[in-house]
Amino acid sequence: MRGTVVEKILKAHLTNGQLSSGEIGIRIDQTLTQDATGTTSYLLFEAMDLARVRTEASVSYVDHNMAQNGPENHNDHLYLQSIAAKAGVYFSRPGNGICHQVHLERFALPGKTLLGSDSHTPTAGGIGSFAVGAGGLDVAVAMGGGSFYLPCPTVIGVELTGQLRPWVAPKDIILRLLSILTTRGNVGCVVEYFGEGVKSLSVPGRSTCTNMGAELGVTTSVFPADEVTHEFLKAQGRDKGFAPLLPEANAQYDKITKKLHAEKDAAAIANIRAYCADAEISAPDDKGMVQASFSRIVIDLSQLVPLTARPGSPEYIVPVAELADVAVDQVLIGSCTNSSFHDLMVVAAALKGRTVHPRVELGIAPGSRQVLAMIAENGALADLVAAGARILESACGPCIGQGFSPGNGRVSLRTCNRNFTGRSGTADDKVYLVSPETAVAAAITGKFTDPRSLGFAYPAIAEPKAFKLDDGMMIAPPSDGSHVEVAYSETIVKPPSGQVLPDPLQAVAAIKVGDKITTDHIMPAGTLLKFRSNVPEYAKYVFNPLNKPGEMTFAQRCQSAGKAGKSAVIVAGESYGQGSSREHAALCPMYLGVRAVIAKSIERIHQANLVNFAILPLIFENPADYDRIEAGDELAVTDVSKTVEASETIRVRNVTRGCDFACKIQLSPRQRKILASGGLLKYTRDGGK
Ligand code: MIC
Ligand code: SF4
Repeated sequence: MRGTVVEKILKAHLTNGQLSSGEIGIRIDQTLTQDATGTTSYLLFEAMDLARVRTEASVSYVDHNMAQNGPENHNDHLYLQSIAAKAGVYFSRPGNGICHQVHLERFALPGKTLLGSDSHTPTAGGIGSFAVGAGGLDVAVAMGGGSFYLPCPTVIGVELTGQLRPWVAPKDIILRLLSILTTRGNVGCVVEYFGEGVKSLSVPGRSTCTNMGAELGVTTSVFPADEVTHEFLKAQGRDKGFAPLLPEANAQYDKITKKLHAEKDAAAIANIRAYCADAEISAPDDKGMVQASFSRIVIDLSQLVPLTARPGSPEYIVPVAELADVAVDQVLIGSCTNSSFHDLMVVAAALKGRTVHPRVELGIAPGSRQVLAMIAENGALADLVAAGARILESACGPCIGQGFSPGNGRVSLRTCNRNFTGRSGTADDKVYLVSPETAVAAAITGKFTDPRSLGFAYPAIAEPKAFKLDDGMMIAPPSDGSHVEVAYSETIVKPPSGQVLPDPLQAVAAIKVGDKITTDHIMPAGTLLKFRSNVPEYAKYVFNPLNKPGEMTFAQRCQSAGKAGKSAVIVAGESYGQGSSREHAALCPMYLGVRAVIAKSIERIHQANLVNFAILPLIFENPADYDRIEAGDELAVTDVSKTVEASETIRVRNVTRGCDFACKIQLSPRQRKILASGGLLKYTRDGGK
């Protein structure tokens, strides 16, 4: 990483470890929380007995839980507003916009570190922040002035050359990158963009790329801070915070090695060959796996075409042209990925004087109040309304399954970042991820359309020289919050705290799941999101999409194991815990008695959340051992404490099948101590750093 932007920021913030390998600790300048993860985060902050935050700026946003069906959401908002005032946190009121868009507009700065209790916090990487998503407890610790710990990253260099052609958008850059790197096997990496092509991209355009870097599973993504960044900050009235941040001319990006399946990952392997000049691909081994190594990805922007991610995963990338004429039923333009002023202006200009196709329902959720106010003032909003768009609230809304769900099996084109099946609120949804340009083309024609074939000129929209500045919905905290009374309520329940691991561990495999299980599968959002502040209630729905009618739910199976004096264990395949930062995917299982997860691999944020809530993450040493456990099997592990303290492997006995196998313990020394304390809260309260 020598000479990279990543190295410069990390060097300036390093508190523990070395920038060569192992775990490092960094000082956090800014934090953000949103309401769905925020209540837990602040309740845990309170449990640490800290009066005020110790960061340069901490901001609490309300943008997720705004459906307000029942009292829960409003109760949360009032709690969040009061605790923000007490603890010294800015409060972004409901209606002010989506946390990542607003943070980019009003707070994010080049060279700063930002920790957010939301996986798309890396949006701020577009301005040159080192912005990382984490569980709410990690954010609570950072608010209290504690370091954030991460593995010293491998820096993947992505060189951008050329310039995007009309109707091709920044979304197509990140979709192309997803087709190369996939959503798997990038844990511990950071993407750094560089090259001539960077300067042709606006800050919000860059942020579309860093936002969806979350889907790669990397720790974060970063752009350099250049004149474009400076102009953006000036237009936001914040140029005082600007300092250029560029890589050295001889910056060194790291070599990465990925394991891929020769057949199943054929498309990714072909893309690695096409986009990585120094790619080396091994011959397949006896299981059909190849090793792909490369150190530099080059994307020529002028060669890019409009792309889409097919339903099911953000890595299923195909050119839009391949789907030409597939009928489209619904179009949604919104979410923290693509709802900036520029995005909405392009859509409004394309729709001006036209009407949305009769078979399509079009929803538009502006990313922030600033965006909404500006398109209202310049007339673009009137063009959208005249065209028949449904104007939705400036919030997460449909992105997290809160309204605007598509009909059964209906094709929905969305400018969002995730299309995990069912996330839209419809179990058999068909959500495709696209740019605003491709989205509006379908809204006009009623079918998948390469926007370059629309037959009219691309509306060239310049970035504003001055954005509309009105922070009336951003409440600054009083200098002394001691007099503030915190608004608790009956729907806000204190989160349970972790327990030291039982030794020996006697458990039941309460569920066995396959590959790529997301946190949306573990702890679904949508209409259940309102239970975020009530773990006992929310825990009833753990693995809800996988529960079968007429059978015991996951929660009931855990409870019955508990009655028999046993803990519960989750068995999983590759990339367990992909997706969001929601620590409820660890907290609720912990509440139900889950004490270990045994998987082929576990994603970064989720693994950290498991440790924070004293659940032991174990990785099959031999992935084939996955086949030696079935749901309902009894498992036993002896010498748990001693082994977790010092050893790299642990043996798990399958009592039911009379066999045993080894699992890896891939934890830093600090994480081992956290587990020994019974979780991060206890560790921090006992003075652990
Ligand atoms: C998401 O996009 O899945 C969310 C909802 O924003 C989550 C956070 C949460 O579950 O509250 C995320 O991305 O971290
Ligand atoms: Fe909100 Fe969707 Fe962005 Fe998550 S991905 S923060 S739900 S807009």
